[in-house]
Amino acid sequence: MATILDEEQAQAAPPVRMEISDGLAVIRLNDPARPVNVISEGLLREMGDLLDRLENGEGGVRAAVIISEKKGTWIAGADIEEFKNFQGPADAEAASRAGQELLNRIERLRIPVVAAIDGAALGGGLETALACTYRIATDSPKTKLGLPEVQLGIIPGAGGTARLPRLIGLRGALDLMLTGKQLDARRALKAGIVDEVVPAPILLEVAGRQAMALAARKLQPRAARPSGSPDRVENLLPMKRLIFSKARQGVMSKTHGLYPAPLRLLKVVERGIDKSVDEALDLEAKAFGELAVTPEARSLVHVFFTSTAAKNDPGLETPAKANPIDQVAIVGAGFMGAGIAATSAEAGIRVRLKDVKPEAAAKGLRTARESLAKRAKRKKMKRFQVTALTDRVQPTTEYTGFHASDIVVEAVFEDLDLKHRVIKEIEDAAGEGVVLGSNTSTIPITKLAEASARPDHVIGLHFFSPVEKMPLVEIITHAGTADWVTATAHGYAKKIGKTPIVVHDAPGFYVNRILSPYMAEAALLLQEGVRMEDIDRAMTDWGFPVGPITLYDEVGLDVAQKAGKIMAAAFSDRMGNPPTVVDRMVEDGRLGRKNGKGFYTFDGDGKKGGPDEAVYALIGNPSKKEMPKAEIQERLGLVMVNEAVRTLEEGVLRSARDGDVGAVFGIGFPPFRGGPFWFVDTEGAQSVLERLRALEARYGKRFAPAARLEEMARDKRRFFEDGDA
Ligand code: 3H9
Repeated sequence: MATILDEEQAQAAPPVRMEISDGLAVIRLNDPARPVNVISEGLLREMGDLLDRLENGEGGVRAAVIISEKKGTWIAGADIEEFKNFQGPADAEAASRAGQELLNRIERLRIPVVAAIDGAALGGGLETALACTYRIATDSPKTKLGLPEVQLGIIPGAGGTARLPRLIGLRGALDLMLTGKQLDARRALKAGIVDEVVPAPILLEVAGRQAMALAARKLQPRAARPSGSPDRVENLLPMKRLIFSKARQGVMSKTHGLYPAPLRLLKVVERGIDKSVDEALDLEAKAFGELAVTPEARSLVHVFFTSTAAKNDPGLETPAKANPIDQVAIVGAGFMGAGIAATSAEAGIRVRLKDVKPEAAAKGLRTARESLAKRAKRKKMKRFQVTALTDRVQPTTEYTGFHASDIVVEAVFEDLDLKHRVIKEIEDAAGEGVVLGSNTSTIPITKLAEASARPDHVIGLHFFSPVEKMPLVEIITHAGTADWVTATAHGYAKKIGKTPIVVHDAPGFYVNRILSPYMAEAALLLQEGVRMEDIDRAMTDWGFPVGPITLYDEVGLDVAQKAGKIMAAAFSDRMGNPPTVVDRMVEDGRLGRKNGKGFYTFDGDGKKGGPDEAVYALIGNPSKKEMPKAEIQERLGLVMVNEAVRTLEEGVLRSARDGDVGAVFGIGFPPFRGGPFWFVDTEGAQSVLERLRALEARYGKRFAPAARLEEMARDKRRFFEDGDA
């Protein structure tokens, strides 16, 4: 049985240990130096030594099991920290070949090896499992299997591109590798990646038994093909061509060709699938080597480390203890409230969802439950599990049940008087130790706290729409927010699977603050006569998921108008006259997608059509202006980057790290550019400064460079020092 080591023993223990008993070798992974098991240089060495012993037939071993003693992870992949040491493609290629070599040795052992997976088996972790003879995974919620390498700008480099399509077929393998999606054990079983699913407590026992059964040939492993797909139809040339051309089209429409890794992955698999595994591995290693040192990969690795660090750090000078969150109450059962309810329930939290009218509470409940049911279906949950999940959300029109809540989130209309009233009502109904979070996007938290009897409990919890999909939560502290409140809000955001950043109270907080001048600039371009589709295309070509004009329609023109006015008032000295386009649109009753009338046309089902030409008349028919794409990108990109730097210099942001995380996860700032601060480091502060000065000379003060940027350029400094993510 698996033994749990105490801390002292763990520190002294090597990352891999092997115990042999009755012909079964149990290889236990538990790297004492790391929070998760990773395939580091050290682990490769240790595993190599163990393989020497097994290859030499030590102790009459007939079968082996690889199991992890780390809670929550089996193997989290290659050590991403070590990627920072790659000086050039040769280093990265050598790392890939070292990983491949080790896994080849596991695959070629004369004895069967069973991967006993409890926790995450990602990237090189899953590749290790693929090199084993048989795979058993637990049904624990922490168990997830996937090849997320493209999200880091690379491709699987330890045999994944060769082994997975030979095991489960081209379409399944490409889908997993191109999206980086992670499967739970049941879905992995269905996909043919694992052979069995068991409860965690019996994992080792079952794995040992099956390993011995494989050795005795009482159990036949499902063998991958030496070349080609196991699905015969996929091996027919026209079918194969179709699969790859469709996959390529899918990648191009999603990435606009800005991410080299998925396109290279397709080439590697297409060329390698009919060759021997060794030849396919060779193609894989070369591609891995070249991709790992691209600027795109470096930026994506930066995004991984910054977002992980933000998740694990509430940004407090002195650490404070977070209260556990078992129950949350939400006031306001609109679209946002319902989304917060669903996301919380999915994380195992009980939810009270309150609205004034029974119909409103019922509608919110329906929205939350539908969202939960949809996700449960995707996870292939059993009926009773779905019921248990949806039953976690309870509607109410009274403040009943609030006293038992650990945190209350108000998500009522953006009206200060209403919010003040609601805060007082919550405080009357809830317990003394409750955290009072507000999902406001425009009202200063300091102002909200003025109505509170316990202002130190008040904090901003700014979710993004749709809550279920958007990964960021912006946590906003005012000067009097207690540290334990910040820690608790941060813990809550993390518990519901979000990436939080903690910022100080200021107009627009961080995310809307940097979005606002960008949106205003897009509206100014429109007034100058640049076509809306040209503006949108320029920015999606730069890497944003949608262009700013489309974004206006999505957020709602009335919402954008309100936010724009707040920002224009707060920064009137340098923002200049706000663009009038948005006012004209709202006056004309155009609110965007929500009422089917915006910059673009919408059909009866809400499907977006082309640009609505009538908009040009509405804004005074400016004469059509052809503007080079690069110029549009420069104006919009730099105005946002510059504003981000200002928020850091003003102390709204605690760190450049949070600024990058907020922009990437809240707005969709192109991840391959790493975020605004990483962008400045990549382009060079001096270059960004000069370009802003040129824009300022042409268009005025709104492009005046942030003082911090001037300092960085003068002192030749970077936001992230070499070696930082
Ligand atoms: C790869 O495998 C390439 C191969 O194909 C080829 C090789 C030749 N490396 O997220 P958490 C750290 S590419 C280094 O808070 P959780 C993380 O930074 C890899 N460090 O825990 C954090 O550090 P800190 C493909 C790693 O329980 C700490 O561990 N694999 C790695 O919420 C805890 O992390 C991936 O992309 C790593 N691979 O989630 C998987 N993984 O405490 C990346 C984690 O200093 N990892 N750390 O802030 C994850 O998705 C999650 O960390 C995981 C655990 C689900 C495993």
